[in-house]
Amino acid sequence: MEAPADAKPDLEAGRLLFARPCRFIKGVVAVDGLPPEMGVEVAFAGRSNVGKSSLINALVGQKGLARASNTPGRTQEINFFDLDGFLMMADLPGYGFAEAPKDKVDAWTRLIKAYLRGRSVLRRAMLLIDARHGIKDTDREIMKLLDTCAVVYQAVLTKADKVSATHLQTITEGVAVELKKRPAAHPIIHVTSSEKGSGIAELRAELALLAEFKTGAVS
Ligand SMILES: Nc1nc2c(ncn2[C@@H]2O[C@H](COP(=O)(O)OP(=O)(O)OP(=O)(O)O)[C@@H](O)[C@H]2O)c(=O)[nH]1
Ligand SMILES: [Mg+2]
Repeated sequence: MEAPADAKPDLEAGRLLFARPCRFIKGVVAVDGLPPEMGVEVAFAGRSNVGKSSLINALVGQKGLARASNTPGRTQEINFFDLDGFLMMADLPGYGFAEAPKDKVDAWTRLIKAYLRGRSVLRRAMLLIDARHGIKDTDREIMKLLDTCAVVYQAVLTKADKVSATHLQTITEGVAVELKKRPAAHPIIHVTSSEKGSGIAELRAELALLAEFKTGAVS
C-alpha cells in the first residue's frame, strides 16, 4: 500500500532507518538473476560517474558498501543492497558512457528494460543528475523509458559541492521545468552532496516514507 498522500518526510525516521545494518545481496547481469521481490524497492539510476554508488554509501554511512570509482562505467551490473529488510536499494549500471562498446550498451538496455518493466516491488527510481550539467539527452531516454513503464522517478542532483549556489539554483529550476512535462516524474527535487553530506538526511527521510518506516515502529 502507498503511504498516505499527505505523509511528510520525517528526518528522525530517515536517520533511524539508515542507522540499521545494510548488506550487499548480489550483483546481477541478467534478468533471471534478479533477487526475489520483497517489501519495498528503490532504484538509483543515472549517467556513468554521476555518483550513484557514492550516494548509496553516503545514505548508509558506509564508504565502501557500493563501489565508487573514478572510472566511469565501473558498475556494470545491478547491485542490490538490503537495508535490514525494510528497503531494497538497487544500484543500476550507469548509462551514457560514450566509449562503451555497442554490445555492452545493448546488454545494459535489455537488462534495464526488463528490470523496470517487470519489477512490481519497485516503488520509485531516484534519477541522479549531475548538478554541474543538468539533464542530458541520455537522461531523457531513461525518463522516457520510466514514463513508459509507469515507474515514478524523482530527480536527485548530485555533486552540489562542485557548483556555486547561483548555478545550483539555475540547474534546479531547469530540471523542475522539464520534469513538469513528464508524466511519471515526482515534483520534488533533492539536492545532495555525498562528499559534504548535504541533502542526505532529507533523502533518507524521503526513502523512509517510501519504505513506510516510522519512528517507534521497531526497536
Ligand atoms: N565532489 C564530489 N564528488 C563526488 C560526489 N559523488 C560522487 N563523486 C565522485 O564522482 C565519481 C563517481 O562516483 P560514483 O559513485 O562511482 O558514480 P556512479 O554513478 O556509481 O558511476 P558508475 O557506477 O560508473 O555508473 C567518484 O570519483 C566520486 O568520488 C559528490 O557529491 N561530490
Ligand atoms: Mg557505481
